[in-house]
Amino acid sequence: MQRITRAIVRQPGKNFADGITTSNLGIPSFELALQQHHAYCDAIRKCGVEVTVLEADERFPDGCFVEDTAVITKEVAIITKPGDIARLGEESRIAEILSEFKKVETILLPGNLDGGDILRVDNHFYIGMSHRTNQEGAKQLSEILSKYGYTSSQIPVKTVLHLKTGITYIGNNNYVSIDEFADLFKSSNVIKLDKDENYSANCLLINDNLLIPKGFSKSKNEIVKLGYKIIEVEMSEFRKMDGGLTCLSLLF
Ligand code: CIR
Repeated sequence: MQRITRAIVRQPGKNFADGITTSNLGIPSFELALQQHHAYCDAIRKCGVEVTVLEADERFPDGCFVEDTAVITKEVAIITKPGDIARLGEESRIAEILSEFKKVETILLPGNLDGGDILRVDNHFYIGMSHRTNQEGAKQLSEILSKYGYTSSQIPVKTVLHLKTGITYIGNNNYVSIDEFADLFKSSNVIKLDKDENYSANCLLINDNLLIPKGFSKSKNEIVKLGYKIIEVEMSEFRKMDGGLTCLSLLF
């Protein structure tokens, strides 16, 4: 897998709690979210990555979930059109910053696509067809990716917000998954999570380290058995807003 050298993140704003959520876990604390965001950035730095921290933009309470605004490969940054109207526009600042590093291509309306729906496995991109990503968005992404030699296919998403809310690829043919997606990758090693630990499906592999959310001991034990170097990150406040580890950064 390609070595990650850079991350783009955006701080949560004071109105972070006004973002979209379905979680029923209570109102997040802005101060605690900010602390957790700092710790997240430190964890990424520990993996040898230079982190660019963008200021919060209070027009977008969900703006810290930058993953949804772009899909990045070695050759190109593909700027998305986030699928919830409240988030449309978050991608402009991200396009600006990514254009300093990469050639930029753009998904155009009526295409919608959230980066959280994109699961990359080597040179193949699985596109989650969730409420945020539509056929037109998926088609445009596939066409752009194919110009650069990448393949793609679609996976329906029914029980979670995004594809990567429910499954992540952690390298070496290993996946961490909720029930909904576990049988799709039968020829691979899939850690199938107990329902009460579903949130821990969203893990983040950065170079030689695997970031996992703090507090999910059964998943952690299974992952440790596979020999990963683990960094646990407290995510309680982001979880209240339906966000996970991958959502908070764009890596390249
Ligand atoms: C949203 O509903 O859009 C945000 N509250 C959470 C986005 C999480 N992003 C992700 O899973 N990639």
